[in-house]
Amino acid sequence: MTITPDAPAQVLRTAYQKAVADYWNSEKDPVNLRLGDVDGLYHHHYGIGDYDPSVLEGPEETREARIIEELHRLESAQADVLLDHLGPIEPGHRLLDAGCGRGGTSIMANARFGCQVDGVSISESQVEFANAQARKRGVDDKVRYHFRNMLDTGLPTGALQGIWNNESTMYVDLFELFAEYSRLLAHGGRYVVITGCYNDVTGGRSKAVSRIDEHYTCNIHPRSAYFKAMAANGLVPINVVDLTAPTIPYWELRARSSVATGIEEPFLTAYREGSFHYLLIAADRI
Ligand code: GPP
Ligand code: MG
Repeated sequence: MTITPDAPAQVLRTAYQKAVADYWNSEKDPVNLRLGDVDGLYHHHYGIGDYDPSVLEGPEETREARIIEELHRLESAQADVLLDHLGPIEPGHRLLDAGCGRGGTSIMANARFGCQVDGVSISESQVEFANAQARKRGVDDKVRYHFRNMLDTGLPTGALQGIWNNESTMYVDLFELFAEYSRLLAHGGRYVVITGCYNDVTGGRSKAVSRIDEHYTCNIHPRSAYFKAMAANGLVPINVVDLTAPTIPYWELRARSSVATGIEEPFLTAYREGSFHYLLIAADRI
């Protein structure tokens, strides 16, 4: 199915959404592009799992390239864990990558399940970049990216077996977002989110969490907000996985790399002090 491109004014409805789109339209950070160049999977999320400490040693000439490859391996491992939680997906099913960035997770989903994947982003440059990657891989008949707002995708009601957000929910109101997913998912369809959320137990936004918000022009939600907004929209959690401990090595390695952006210390502080969690939530549409 082809979906008609929306005019910018239909997709970017608020000054905030325009500011977010501007940020991502001009983003060309080596931490994302150099990692993506490793194998052509361009991610906009972080990594999980232990890194191989030998990348920090060995011949100096190859050290930087080995660190970049290792960071990329951890980011792809994160996307694999997300896809593991989608449940049994058949080639005839249809998936949505909401806030798809440059499209890496969608390409991985299509390679794993053989099904149609649509990605949506409010960044026209990201959509263009991602579609070029799908063409390059010869999967553009099944993987398509659209300049659309995830709060109002224009996709057909009940048509999706799975939807995910890989680190993109901090840009939107969760009640509005899950209302749209409740409409889009078939009965028994699965929603998976990986996100950073602040800890209701320790209180409001810590200084480190506020620095992350400022860095990305986002608005990190409390952990509780996810469960309230899911419950209000017929999404029933089946799995909650705390990925905080597994993501810390990624940030430690990134902090020691040439592609560090300066946001590494706030992440490490927030995770270590317990004011922030890296969480996966999988929920069924009932
Ligand atoms: C995207 O990753 C990051 C976000 C959308 C922001 C917030 C995420 C949280 C978990 C709070 P990226 O790969 O574009 O970021 P970077 O350029 O820092 O690698
Ligand atoms: Mg990145």
